[in-house]
Amino acid sequence: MPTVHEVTWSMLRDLGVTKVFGNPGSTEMPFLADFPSDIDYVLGLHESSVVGMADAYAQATGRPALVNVHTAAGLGNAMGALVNAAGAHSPLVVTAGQQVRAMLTLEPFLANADATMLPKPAVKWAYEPPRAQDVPAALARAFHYAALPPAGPVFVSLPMDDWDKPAEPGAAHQLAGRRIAGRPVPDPAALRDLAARVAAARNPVLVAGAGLDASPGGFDAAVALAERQSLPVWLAPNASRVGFPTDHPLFRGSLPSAIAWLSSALAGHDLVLVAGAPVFQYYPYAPGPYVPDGATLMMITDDPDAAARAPIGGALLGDPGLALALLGELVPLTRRPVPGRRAPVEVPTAPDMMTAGQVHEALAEVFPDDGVLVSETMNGGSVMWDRVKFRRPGSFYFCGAGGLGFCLPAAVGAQLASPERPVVAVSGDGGAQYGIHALYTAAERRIPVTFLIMANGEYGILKGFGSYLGAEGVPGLDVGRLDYEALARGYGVPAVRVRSVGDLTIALKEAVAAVDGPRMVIADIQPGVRLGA
Ligand SMILES: Cc1ncc(C[n+]2csc(CCOP(=O)(O)OP(=O)(O)O)c2C)c(N)n1
Ligand SMILES: [Mg+2]
Repeated sequence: MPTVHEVTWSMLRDLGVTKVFGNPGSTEMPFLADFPSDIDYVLGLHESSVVGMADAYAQATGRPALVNVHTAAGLGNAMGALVNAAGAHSPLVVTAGQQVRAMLTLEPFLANADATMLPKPAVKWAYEPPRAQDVPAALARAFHYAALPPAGPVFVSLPMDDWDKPAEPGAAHQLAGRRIAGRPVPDPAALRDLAARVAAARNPVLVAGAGLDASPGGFDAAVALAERQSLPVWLAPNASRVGFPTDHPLFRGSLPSAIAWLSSALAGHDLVLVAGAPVFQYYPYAPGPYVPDGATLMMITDDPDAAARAPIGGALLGDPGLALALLGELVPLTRRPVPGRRAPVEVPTAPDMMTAGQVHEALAEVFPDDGVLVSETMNGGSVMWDRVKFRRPGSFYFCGAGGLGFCLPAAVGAQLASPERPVVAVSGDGGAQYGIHALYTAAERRIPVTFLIMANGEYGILKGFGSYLGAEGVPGLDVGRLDYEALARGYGVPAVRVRSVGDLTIALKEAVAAVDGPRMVIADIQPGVRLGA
């Protein structure tokens, strides 16, 4: 009779698992014992980095990634990163070891006391199998469920004494080869109605969300529809992925994320068509109309909850990429004028320092056609959207729920998923600390990510928020000049610090071209971050 351990690993292999992202503890040992030689254990030195790596890996491969962390404390450390993964609809199967079943009622040391409660609400399903022999079926369900729309993290608690128990007879055979095919297709009648509304609109606009990048073919479907209708295209505010090529003449930039700012950016449009994004991830609170006067809104989403909670407009349930492809076939060819755009780049006011806008301008110059950017900064964002060109799917990732600590690990995960594409991580000096352990994994495995740190010695954007909110005298906003060259060296990553645009461009070119391992470029930028700059 095969054991639970044997059946589980053979089923995981059958489901296409080639990597496990983890940080081990004693409660995980029996699961990790006799680790299969054909599966890669990606060690992260802290659970936030483990989940951050897996998050981008899952998004970039489009398949569930398996995470294994340590009982309650490890899962607790993972929570911030899990909130980001949930926001990005990243299909993660998160597992944690659990104490021996025979002792659970005693709440022993290292028990996960309320294992299925702890990861909520960041997971859409949390489970502890009732019996040892239910472990393989629970994990199979987790893999299918994580990928089903709306995709997202799920959690399975794994008691440590389950692994040497006999498996359910026939389990291996029954679970092998189960595949769930298909994507939700919108109701044809509702789609025809929407096509008629687009055709009748005087000045419609498309808002592209992260869901278009996650949907196979979504990027191309958005381009085809936008070109057919000459639709200007904005990115949804705080989008965790880019669902439209940013070098396209119809691309307008990223929408601001406050209610009033967003509706004024859309002034003049009478129909706002949102695909693959909630309506909307607003912040900060600047009350006003949700859409410009006289305009209507329609969203296309595969997330029933996003459809239900939108404050305005109608919703069409379905895969956003499939829906736009079908819509493109139903609407007439319409020509409209396409206005130009160019964001100004701020110049420094302090000597020997750059602005974040200049850093992004230099990055744009060296950023390869097939590059992938993982960003966790709002500093210089308008220049980034204007100059850095994302030309193909899977080119941009941003923390799905605004939690710092995503950027550095996610860049490592994205590079693991796409070894052939140059990956650059752009982070502030404050934000980089939350995922700094990713440098270890990058150095250890010679993963050639370029880590670009914008060093201003402060939580600059928070000072910007302070001014906006009228919050004077807030402590804890200056972090001082952290020695990133020494930090990088400590983790085994070569680093260079630059103070001028010329040196930055040279350093970035070298770092992006390097294939033998990671590099860090530290750009000294002047303090002072303005919201929306
Ligand atoms: C996990 C987490 N903790 C705290 C915050 C709050 N927060 C938002 S921005 C920020 C500071 C970012 O500073 P830095 O990365 O240096 O960027 P800068 O604005 O200085 O360019 C902080 C602490 C957060 N978003 N996520
Ligand atoms: Mg900073």
